[in-house]
Order: sequence, then C-alpha cells, then structure tokens
Amino acid sequence: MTINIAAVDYDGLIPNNVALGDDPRVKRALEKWHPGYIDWWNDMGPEGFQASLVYLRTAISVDPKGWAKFDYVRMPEYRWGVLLAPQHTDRKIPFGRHKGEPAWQEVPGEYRAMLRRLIVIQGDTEPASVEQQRHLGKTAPSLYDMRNLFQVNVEEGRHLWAMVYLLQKYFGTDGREEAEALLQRRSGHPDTPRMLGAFNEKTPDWLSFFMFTYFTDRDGKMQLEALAQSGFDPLSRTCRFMLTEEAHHMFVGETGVTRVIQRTCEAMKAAGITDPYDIAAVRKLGVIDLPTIQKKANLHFSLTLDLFGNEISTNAANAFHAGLKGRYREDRLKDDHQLEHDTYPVLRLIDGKIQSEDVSALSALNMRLRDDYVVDANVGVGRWNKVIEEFGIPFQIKLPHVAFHRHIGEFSGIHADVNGTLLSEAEWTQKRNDYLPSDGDKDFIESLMQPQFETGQFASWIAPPKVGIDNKPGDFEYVKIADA
Ligand code: BYC
Repeated sequence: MTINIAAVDYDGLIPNNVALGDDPRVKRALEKWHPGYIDWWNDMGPEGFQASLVYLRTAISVDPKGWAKFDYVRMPEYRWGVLLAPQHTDRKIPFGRHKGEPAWQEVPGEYRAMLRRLIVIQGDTEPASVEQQRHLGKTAPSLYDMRNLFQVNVEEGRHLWAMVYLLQKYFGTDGREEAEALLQRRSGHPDTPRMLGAFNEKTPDWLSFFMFTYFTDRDGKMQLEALAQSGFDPLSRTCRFMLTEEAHHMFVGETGVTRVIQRTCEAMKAAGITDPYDIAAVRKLGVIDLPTIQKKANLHFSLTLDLFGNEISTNAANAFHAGLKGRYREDRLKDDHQLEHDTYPVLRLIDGKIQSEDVSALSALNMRLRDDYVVDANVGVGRWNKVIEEFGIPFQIKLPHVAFHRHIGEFSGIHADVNGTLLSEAEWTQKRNDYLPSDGDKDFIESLMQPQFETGQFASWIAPPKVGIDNKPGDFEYVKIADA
C-alpha cells in the first residue's frame, strides 16, 4: 500500500497539507470565512483570557511520531490549520453496498445530502463545546487545568476548521452557506441553538467539564471512529487526524475526575471519615463527596447517550449501506461488512418492560455504536474505582442503566432509576435528586469553584497531576495571565 504524506504548508494564513496554494477557489473561500471565525472566537471563545500567553500544542505535521509543537501562544493567534491524515492511495470502500470499490475522492452525487448532513452535525458540536466552556477559565483550579481547558478549546476550533474545509471544498454554494451557519448558531440559544441536545446544556463547573470531556468527548471519539471508516476518503482522512487530538481531551476528563476523587479520598482519610455517605462531614473538608461525583457521572453519561440517536434508525442504516458511516473499528471486524442478513440485539420497551429484541443489524447501528461506547466508557470508571479502593473506602462509581434519564430513543417516554427499574412520574419526581445533582449539590460545587492562579498551586478539591504537560515541572507557568 502506498502512503502519501503531504508536507504541511505553514507559511500562508491557513496552515494546511491539502495543497490549498494550488486550489485558489477553496483558498479564497476559506480566507473569506476566516474573519468570521476570528470574530466568533473573540465573542464566544474563552472569556477573559484572550490576551494571555498559553502554553499550547499546535499541530504542525501529521506524522504520528512528531506532529505537535509546544509554545506560548495568545489564543486568537493560534494557527488553526487544515490537516488530513496521509492518503492510502489504493484505499477501497470498506463496507456497505459499494464495498470493495475505490474510495471516493469526490462526493458521490446520490449521497450528497446525507454526507453533508453528517459533516454539518459533526461540525456543529465543535464550536458548541467551546461556547459551553467559555466561562470556565475564571474559576480554574490551577494554571495547569486552565491550560488544558484552552488546549481542548483551540483544538475544538481546529475541528470546526476540519469540517468547514470539507464543506467549502466539496459542497459548493450550499457548503458555503452551511459553513456560515456554523458560526451563527449558539449553544443554548432559544432561537438558534446548536443541533444536538447535549451541546445546548450548561457546563457550569469544573467537575462538569471533566465529566463532559470524559463522557461527551468519548462520543466524539466513537462518532469520529465511525466516520473515519467512511468511503468518502477526505472525510475519513480528516477524522483520522482529529482522533489524534481527541485522545488528549479524554485524558483531561479521565485524569481530572481521578484527581477529584483522589483529593476527596485523601481528605476523608486524613479526617478519619470512613462513611462515604456522611456528606455533610466530607463537604466540610472542602472536597466533593463521592455520591455527588456519582450524580454528575449519571447526568453526563445519560446526556451523552442521547447523542447516539434512536436505537433503531433508518438514517444510520442508510449511511452504512451507502458506505458513508461505518461501525466502530469496522476494519477490525470479521463479517461481510454489509449486514443485510444479520440481526443485532436492541434493548427496547416492550409491553411496559425493558427487553432485548433482535432487529435488523443495519437498523441497529446507533445502538451498536452506543454499546461499544458503554464498554469504552466503563474502562476509565474502573480506574476511578481503583483509587477509591486503594483508600479502603466502601464506594464504587457505577454507570447508570441506559434507560436512565433519556430524552432520545426507546426510553425517552418513561422514567427509570439507575438500575433500569421503571418509575412512575410521582416516584421519579420524588427520587430525581437521589440520582442527579440537586440545587443544593450545584450550590455546594459552585461554592468550591474559587480560582487558583498561583503557579504550582491547586484548589482544595483537586489533587495535582502526576506529571506536567510536555514533561514540565510542577511549578511551570502554563498560562501567563494578561489583562483582557
Ligand atoms: N439531539 O434516525 P435518528 C463530538 C434527530 S460529539 C437532537 O436516530 P441518526 C464532540 C436526528 O437528527 C459527536 N436531535 O438519527 C464531543 C434525526 O433528525 P432528522 C458528534 C437528534 O441520524 C465533545 C431524528 O432525530 N458527531 O464530536 O441515526 C466536544 C431521527 O433520529 C438527536 C456526530 O454525531 C439528538 N441527540 O443519529 C466536541 C456524527 N439524535 O434528520 C465535539 C454525525 C437524533 O430526521 N451524526 N436526533 O430531522 C450522526 O451520525 C447522526 O446524525 C446522529 C443521530 C448519531 C447524531
């Protein structure tokens, strides 16, 4: 297989490895879109820190061995580029009815609308998360965490560029209009909201940020993995490189929650508290009690499950059949990659009970991706529990049942508890605060969100990381704060 690694052109306004210099139409279109993007970043990007110098990594290559460089950058001057993973010159469409045909280098006319919709939905989530997190810098528990937040934010910005490039290059006038609209919608706006539910929710505090980057960015990983399999080669290559960056976002989430748990356990041990449910005593120590961490996990996990769409979906079947969106790691699966005669078990609400039913595998692709997600999400939860176990505290974080607190799909019309037991409306109202953060929980967490901007210092409720970013020492000044 020939692999063609295109060099990155770093000299122009838009760093790229797609030979923009030889493509004046697309170059002009992107240069026209650029000022609107910068306006959006200045209006909706991190609030209060746009003039600060942040120790950021910037993608300068797509070579897995050395693709990033670290340096101080003011965020509006970040080099957002268009970078695609290397092209495999003899790549074939890996699944669906066109399986085995050469991968498409241009948009297949019959699938144009479907492909555009997938790209627009993916694109819409990227700026949405920046909007949701824009106020968090002000309450950062350390400069290390603040830097990680901004790293995630600038890379979500680059992921928007990645999708906008595809729209501008391959979808003509309607692509241009969609690219504009991506800058117009706003997370949580009553009239022009972002497209998917979880991206219109608030990220009110840092525990939510860590849960979001653990759970919701992991949906990003699954969806990008599915799109990286696409028969439309430019989409596949774009997503493959985005996944390289995405790994850090989930690292921020997983280690963030680990550090919160670690600090809580340390404080409990030092104070001689053994009962994790003695919430008032734990909170007096200035740390977040484990039951509240569990509630936050319940909230973010359930909101994220909604992002997989309906369990049974003709859209998903059509996208697979057409060769546009595959399964998680399609290339490692051993079957016919067409699924026309296969079935897949789906959890459904049948006769008022949650039961498994075999349905056509093509219709069940959202469910299958969601199942793969749940397995993946459970791995880090196991690592969180190891920390609790090391302190000998009798508590385990558990992912709630998939029917819990759902707004999309089979279980959106019912209420269930975290074990999947169906509840009446009255029971749900009564028990809701046992499972999800109550106003009191939110107020308590908010009371802890005091900024800690001293170099090498951390807020009371979170442990320092084990190692610094880019192997920097503990007292490294990750952000040089300047007046905005
Ligand atoms: N909210 O047939 P269905 C990320 C709509 S995260 C609102 O089940 P489908 C990131 C649906 O649009 C990954 N509406 O839908 C993470 C459809 O409407 P139409 C983002 C919803 O297409 C952190 C109707 O209901 N990428 O990257 O099978 C930070 C019927 O539904 C929702 C993608 O999602 C919802 N939750 O599945 C930054 C990849 N769910 O068309 C970034 C691209 C469904 O009938 N998207 N609806 O009017 C897709 O693959 C699919 O569109 C979905 C939905 C998985 C989202």
